[in-house]
Amino acid sequence: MLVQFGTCRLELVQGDITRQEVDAIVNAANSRLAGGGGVDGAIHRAAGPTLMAETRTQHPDGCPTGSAVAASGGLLRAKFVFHAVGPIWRGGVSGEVELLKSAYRRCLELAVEHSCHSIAFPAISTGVYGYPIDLAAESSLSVAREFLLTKKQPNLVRFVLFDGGAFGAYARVLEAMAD
Ligand code: AR6
Repeated sequence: MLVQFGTCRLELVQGDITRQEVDAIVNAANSRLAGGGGVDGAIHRAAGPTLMAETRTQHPDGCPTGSAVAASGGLLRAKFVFHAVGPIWRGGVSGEVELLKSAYRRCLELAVEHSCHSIAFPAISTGVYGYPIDLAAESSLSVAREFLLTKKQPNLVRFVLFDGGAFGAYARVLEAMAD
C-alpha cells in the first residue's frame, strides 16, 4: 500500500526489514543497545559483528527511551542502522505515546542528517515491549505523515510489518488518514 504526501511516499509492506533496499533501516533496540531477540536479533545477524562493535564504541552509554542513534549498516543493503528505543507498554499511563512518537521522529531527523532518501521502520515496541499494534500504527503513521508534509524529506518512508495482523492494522489506519 502506497500513499503520497506532497512529494514524498509512505509505503506499507509485509516482510523482513533486513532485506530492504533503502538507505537506512531502523532497529527496535533496548536502551543499553545490547542486542536481543526479535527484529534486533535479526538485524544484528544480518549486519554482522561490525554493527555491535561500532555501536559499543560510538554509543557506550546506550540511548534513552524515545530517542535513536545511528550506526553503519555492515553487511546489510542499507547504509545505516538507526537504533531506536521505544517504550515498554505499561497501560498507556507512563508517557508511552509521546515516547514512541519521539523515537520515530528522531529516526526521521537522523535520516535527513545523514542524507538518506529512503528509510524503513519496523513496528517499534509492538513485540516483547507489548505496545498495542493499533495504537502503535496511529502514532507512527501520524508522525511520519506530519514529518513528510512539513520537512518534505526523506523521499520514501516504508513500514515493514512482519505479519498479516500488523500489516492489516497499519493499512486500516493509513486508509483512514489518506481519505
Ligand atoms: N522484520 C520486520 N519486523 C520484525 C522482524 C523482521 N525481521 N522481526 C520481528 N519483527 P520486537 P520491541 C517485528 O520484539 O517490542 C529486543 O530483544 C515484530 O513482529 O523485535 O520494540 C530488543 O533488544 C514486532 O511487530 O521489539 C529489546 O530488548 C516488531 O518487529 C526489545 O526486544 C517489534 O518487536 C524491544 O522490543
